[in-house]
Formats: sequence, structure tokens, C-alpha cells
Amino acid sequence: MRAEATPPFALDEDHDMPDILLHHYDNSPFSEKVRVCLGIKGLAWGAVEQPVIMPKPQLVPLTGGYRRIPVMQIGADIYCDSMLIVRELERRFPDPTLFPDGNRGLAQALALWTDRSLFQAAVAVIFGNLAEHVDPAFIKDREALSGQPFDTDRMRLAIPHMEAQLRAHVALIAEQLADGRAFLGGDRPGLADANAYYNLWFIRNAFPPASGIFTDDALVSDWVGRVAAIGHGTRSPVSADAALAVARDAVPGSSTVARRDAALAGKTVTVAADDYGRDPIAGTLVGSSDHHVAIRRECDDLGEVVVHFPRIGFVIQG
Ligand SMILES: N[C@@H](CCC(=O)N[C@@H](CS)C(=O)NCC(=O)O)C(=O)O
Repeated sequence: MRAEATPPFALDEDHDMPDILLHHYDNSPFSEKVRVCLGIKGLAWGAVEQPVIMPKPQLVPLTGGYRRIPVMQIGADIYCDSMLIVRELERRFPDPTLFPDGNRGLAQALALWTDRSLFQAAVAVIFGNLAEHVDPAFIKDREALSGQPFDTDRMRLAIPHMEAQLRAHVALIAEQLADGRAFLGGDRPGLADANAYYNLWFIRNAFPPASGIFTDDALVSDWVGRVAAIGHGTRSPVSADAALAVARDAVPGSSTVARRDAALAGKTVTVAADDYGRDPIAGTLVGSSDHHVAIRRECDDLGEVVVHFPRIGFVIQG
């Protein structure tokens, strides 16, 4: 396991700029998933701080309108959504693997549990409790993001139910650890751990009094400690301006379009999330597979960038 290391000096960005840039903010739970995966792989990466609410003038030019966090940038290739980001990390840096027990499909499919129902339970418990302490600007922003009212009364009334939901999800983690294994898949950490862990990390960070829901169980609590100890790899700060300059100076990697998408190859398509933050992003389809789509965009200031999205959770329209 590798501890997080932050260099005690400013990096000379011309020479030591890491290839992997993660556009994130520290309190972002989906970014924590990716940071843990970077830790498992022991990678060096540049942390580009982005705002928690709109506007995001140094993110949106890269993505073409996708505003959610995290976004990974490697040169002029921009990867949206943690599900695709971790997949791309595994593709580019396969060793050590995020799938130490070999369950590649299951570990990735687990995101549909952790990123949706478990995450929603965590959000409801956190914001149900914090309700009236939440910054009105944040509320307004998240209402626009979700298209739903941020109804504090309703959230407060739902707390007992959502705590029971959360407890039931945590009980599944406890059950998986019941044979004394160190990590969810066995003796080595992987994506399954990062997926489940970031939700508990989110609760502990955002509303510590609710942490009892998982710290009361020694198996879960010790596992949380083990995942936290993995760290985040080697993180160094990179300014948003420097990240934009990287995109400007780079050429996107090559992509291929799957045969079944041949009719859309080279055509303008839009890609939009199917859950929240659904603003469509337009570009020319240049890459696709069962797992992803990639669109090329021309941006006045940056030149050509290719923006990659997962298939799962995104709607592609020609
Ligand atoms: N499915 C997306 C979800 C990302 C997501 O919801 N991120 C949150 C922050 S953790 C977000 O973007 N919130 C709105 C914002 O930061 O503008 C993923 O896996 O990356």
C-alpha cells in the first residue's frame, strides 16, 4: 500500500506535470472513488480544483457542457463520469489491477448499486440532517442540476426511513466482510472497495454524527480504515489554466467506432446523462464500444479535444 505524498515544493509544470489530471474538489464523493483507485494503482496525478457549483468556466470548455465532477484529462482526451474514468485508468495502467479477484464485470456493475441507491441513501441522511444549514446558493445550484426542489421538510421527515436504508446497505458490506477478509473481494483492494467506501467517506466528511451507522460494526469500521490507509497515490496541485494549456498543446489519441455505430461515425451527435445534469454535449462521433462513446469537439481557444463518456447512464442521439 502506498501512502499519499504531497511534494513540499511547487512543481515546475513544464517538466513535472503529471499525465493524469483530475478535475475535482476535495469534498466530492465520486472524486473520492477515483482518488482511491489512483491510490490502489500508486499513480501520480495532478489535482485541478474546480468549483462546487456553477459556473465552471475552466471545466466546461474542456467538456463541452458536462459540469459534473470528477472529470479526468489526459492531454486533449477528456473522460467524464467516474465509471469510465476508473475503466480508463485500468486500461492505461493495468498493474496493479482494480480487479484483484478477477470479478471485472461484477466490480464495475457494482457502481449501479453504490452510485445510485447507496449514494441516494447517503445524500438523504446527510442533507436531511443538514437541511437548514446548507448554503442557499448550493441549494439553488443542485435544484437546477436535478430538476427537483430541495425540499428540506420532506428530507427531514424521510430521515428515519433513509437511515434504515443506509443501515441495510451497510449490512451488505458487513456480510461481505464476515469471513474476515481484508477487502470486499479478498486480500487485496480493488474497485469494489473504492465504490462502496466513498459513500461512507462522504457521510463521515459531510455529517460525522451519522457515521455510527457504519462505525458501530467493527468489521466495517476496520475495513473503512484499511481503505482510507491506501491513500490517493501521489497528488500534486495543477492550476486550471495549466490544465487548459495541456489540452491546447496536445492532440487527442486515436479512437475507433464500433461497427454497430457505423451510421453515426463522423456525424454530429449529442450525449447526455440520463439521471441529473442532463445538459446535452454535442460533437462528432469518433469512438465507440459497448462501454463508451467518444465525441470530437473544436473549441476556439483549445483546438480539438475528444470527450469520452460511458454508455451506461448516458443517452446518445444522432
Ligand atoms: N455518475 C457521475 C456522478 C457524478 C456526480 O454526481 N458528481 C457530483 C459531485 S460528487 C456533482 O457533479 N455534483 C454537481 C457539481 O459538482 O457540479 C459519476 O460517476 O461521475
